[in-house]
Amino acid sequence: MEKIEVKNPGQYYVNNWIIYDALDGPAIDENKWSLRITGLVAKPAEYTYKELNRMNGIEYISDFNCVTKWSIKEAKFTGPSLRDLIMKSGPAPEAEWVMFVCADGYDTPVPFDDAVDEKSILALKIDDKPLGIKHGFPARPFIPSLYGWKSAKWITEIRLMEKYEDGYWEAYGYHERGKVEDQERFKGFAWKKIRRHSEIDK
Ligand SMILES: Nc1nc2c(c(=O)[nH]1)N[C@H]1C(S)=C(S)[C@@H](COP(=O)(O)O)O[C@H]1N2
Ligand SMILES: [Mo]
Repeated sequence: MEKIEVKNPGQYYVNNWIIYDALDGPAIDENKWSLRITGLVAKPAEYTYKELNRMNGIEYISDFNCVTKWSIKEAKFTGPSLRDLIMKSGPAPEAEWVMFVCADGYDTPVPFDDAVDEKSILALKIDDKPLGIKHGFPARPFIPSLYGWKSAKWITEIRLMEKYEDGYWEAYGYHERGKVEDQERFKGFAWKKIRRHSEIDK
């Protein structure tokens, strides 16, 4: 199994996932739930849980890093490539940001380039088991290089946008991008300008 190493300065390991719900956990009916790809795309799309499960996916082992400093060592993530899902919808060249929108009303933005990183995944399983309801069943995106608050549980929509917008935690001052290695915990730290969308289409 491939291992993704992310330098995680300032973090400590805990044995069990700590449930972090800013809002009430939603009720999900897996037969009614779907994931939509919307916004600045040529072909908006909608996927059921069954369809996502039938797709060829990726899997790897990575740490999971919460910005409040606890980390889970080496969790296994399985699911469709988020890069493939987004690319299939034909992102517009102006799309610089992606908003993950969830059934509980939570949302969080990530730069387009991180959303289409080759390790960006729509996790349907963690450690070979379907996500538990408290951990975001049916699906949550995960990007190894970013903090855990960007891993939006109960995701229902991936919206491509031109301009940055705050999500739930970002409105309280959490960082626009949240890169673990650079400890992008809060806004106001210098961070390298994100690469332009056009550079990744090669
Ligand atoms: N929909 C939703 N997703 C969310 C959150 C939330 O409050 N609502 N909390 C985030 C935070 S801060 C962390 S650390 C992880 C925690 O994942 P867990 O509850 O599965 O341990 O979920 C993230 N995704
Ligand atoms: Mo977190």
